[in-house]
Amino acid sequence: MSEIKKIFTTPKVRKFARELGANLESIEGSERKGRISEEDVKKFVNLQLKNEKKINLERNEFEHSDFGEVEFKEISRVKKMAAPHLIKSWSTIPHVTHHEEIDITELENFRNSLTDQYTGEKIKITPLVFIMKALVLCLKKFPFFNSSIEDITIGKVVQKKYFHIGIAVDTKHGLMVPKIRNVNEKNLKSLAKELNDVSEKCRKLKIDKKEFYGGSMTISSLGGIGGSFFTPIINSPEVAILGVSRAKKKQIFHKGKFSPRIILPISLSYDHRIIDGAEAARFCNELSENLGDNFAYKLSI
Ligand code: CAO
Repeated sequence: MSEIKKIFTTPKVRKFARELGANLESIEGSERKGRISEEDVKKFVNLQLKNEKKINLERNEFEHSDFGEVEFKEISRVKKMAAPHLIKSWSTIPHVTHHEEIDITELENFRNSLTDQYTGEKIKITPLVFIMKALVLCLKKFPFFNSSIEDITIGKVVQKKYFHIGIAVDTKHGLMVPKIRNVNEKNLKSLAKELNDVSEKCRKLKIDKKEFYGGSMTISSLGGIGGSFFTPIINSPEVAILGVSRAKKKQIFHKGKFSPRIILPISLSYDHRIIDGAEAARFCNELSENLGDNFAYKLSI
């Protein structure tokens, strides 16, 4: 096993490095006993940027138009703004994705039976709303999933006591991730309404910037569109994200015989620096329990 490198520096330099997304473990300190100065951090970041530029130049050794007709297009402002954040998350967090299939047959039967007691009309609550509630129970049981790294070099994380779930919303401007606050305190109906209102605000660009901050964990649901499993990118500074794909009917061996069951594919990406594979597997087991045949008891419906 490689020896853990000791890092000598001041809290001010640690904060500076953190703000720039520079990993102190990768920086050679120029001062006495290898102490890292602010200047060392700047030099390191400059070198990284130069390397990045070099890679970009290498990529553009030829013109696409040399090979046929092309057209230049602008990507949306939202996509441009999200790009550095995605690069930071993808390149600084050691991601692992755990996939699982959850039997939600009973939950789906219940969900499809929901009707308004006065009008008799069907109440529309999507599976995502149940998943949000079930996720909060998992976060309560596995609080490390509801944390953010303060300083990995000294092994410090901040654990959140609140349950604000980020929801990835697909809009024509690009992807936005507003937070649904205090999910633990809200019932299914009010969560469904809030999810709808917040998505609409995003799509009309009427959402306040502060709604994108301060999350516990994010859910990225492609369930309304399709697919089975994907590898979602963690929304830094969060440490895990739950990807949800489309539930499908499958022939499953259940209670001693094959029967058609409704199976939900999920993909949990987690930061391997602070979450181990075994913990992620237990987290997914818990989620399966919370959405399984005992869902009504678990979610206190
Ligand atoms: N399995 C099967 N059906 C599902 C489902 C699932 N996992 N999730 C939703 N559905 C169904 C819903 O019940 C609804 O059915 P009806 O039309 O019959 O009522 C339909 O699919 C559409 O649901 P929806 O997508 O409108 O609603 P939602 O609550 O599931 O999702 C929102 C809301 C905002 C997350 C969604 O509209 C959206 O933007 N999704 C895309 C997110 C995205 O792009 N993520 C990828 C990011 S990259 O990491």
